[in-house]
Amino acid sequence: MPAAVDIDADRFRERFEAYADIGATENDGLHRLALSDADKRVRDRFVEDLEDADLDVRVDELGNIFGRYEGENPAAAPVLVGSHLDSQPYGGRFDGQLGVLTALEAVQSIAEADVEPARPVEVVNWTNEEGTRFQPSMMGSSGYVGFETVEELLAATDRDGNAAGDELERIGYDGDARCELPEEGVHSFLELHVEQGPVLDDRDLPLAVVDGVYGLSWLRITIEGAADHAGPTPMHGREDALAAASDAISEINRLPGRLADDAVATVGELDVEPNSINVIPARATFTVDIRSYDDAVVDEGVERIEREVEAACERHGADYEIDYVSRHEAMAFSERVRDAADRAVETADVPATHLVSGAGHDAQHLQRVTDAGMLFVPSVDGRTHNEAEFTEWDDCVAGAHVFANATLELANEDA
Ligand code: HGY
Ligand code: MN
Ligand code: MN
Repeated sequence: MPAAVDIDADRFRERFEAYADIGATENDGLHRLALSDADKRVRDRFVEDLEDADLDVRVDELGNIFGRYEGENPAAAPVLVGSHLDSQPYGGRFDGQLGVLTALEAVQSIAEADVEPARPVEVVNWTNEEGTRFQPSMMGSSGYVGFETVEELLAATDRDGNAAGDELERIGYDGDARCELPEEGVHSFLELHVEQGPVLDDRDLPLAVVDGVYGLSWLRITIEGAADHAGPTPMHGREDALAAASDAISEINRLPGRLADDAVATVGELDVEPNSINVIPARATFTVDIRSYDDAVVDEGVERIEREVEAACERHGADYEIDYVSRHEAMAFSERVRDAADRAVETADVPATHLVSGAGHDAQHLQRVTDAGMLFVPSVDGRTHNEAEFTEWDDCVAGAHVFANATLELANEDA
């Protein structure tokens, strides 16, 4: 059966290159933190493109941006498609951005084809998916599905004490629309994303249908010691916060091997105070990101981390405090959307496989309130959250083509 809709590959490519220039780093990456000036610039460009595509644009209280195509039956529950435009500090230009532009290209191509979808389709840019400047991650989709309240999310602050709500206002994206599900609900959600792992590249496959997403726990651990002179203070009796943190961190890095094959743990941030060459550290603050597709493994990992930190502080006469920043449980995507994606892959006659995602995505929040699913395209050498992140453009086009047809199928389902 021929594919019902095709994309405009030139427009798709031009747009991608133009967006990749907004917040670009010298090494072809992106520095476009959520609610920064660069995020504002790319949002402005996105709104322009939604308007050029004759989509109805709305911005909600959390800055989520929607472009709506009405379809035959405007009262029907919409299909949502999209991802995120914010990036890691020195991240890649495909993470999130490819998904938003694929969704825009798909909906614009559907609108231009003579295949009127039965139900509305909305393109979405979700606010602050990365969670690097403001925690929690996936802020926009979390508020939209009601997993966390809009108030608590707007109150999140960055390292400099700026509140997300104030930054939204500063960049002009504190939208009027309520951040909540529509009365008629959401029919389904589909997101295309780069794999951010090596499997597709290793197996030379252009596509994967995603079965689910790992569960994760984010912790921020503050260890309190006592500053003292590095010279005259004998080693015994010191309350060295960094020595205690280092003991705990080396244990945390050994932990996944003892937990489960798919368990991973990362200490991404470390701050030391007063951070002076001849002062025994008074305070050490570090973060832990621990994940597995099995939630019992994540919970067991958190318990073991708590024990490691306690033992290390005992040894070094230090105190500690653990801030439980985020806990997202593992999420399996719905059969319905996975099957629609599989059918679109089959129609396009593209070789593909099924994968589980170690990275978190907005789709996992949408799965709480509707049927959600994802498509992956390869990451060369699995590199990501790194300026070297790369996906062959042919794979982006093949992915967008399949995505557009899966979107159209969902938009015509039980219509
Ligand atoms: O942390 C994640 O998995 C995503 O990149 N926000
Ligand atoms: Mn992402
Ligand atoms: Mn990311």
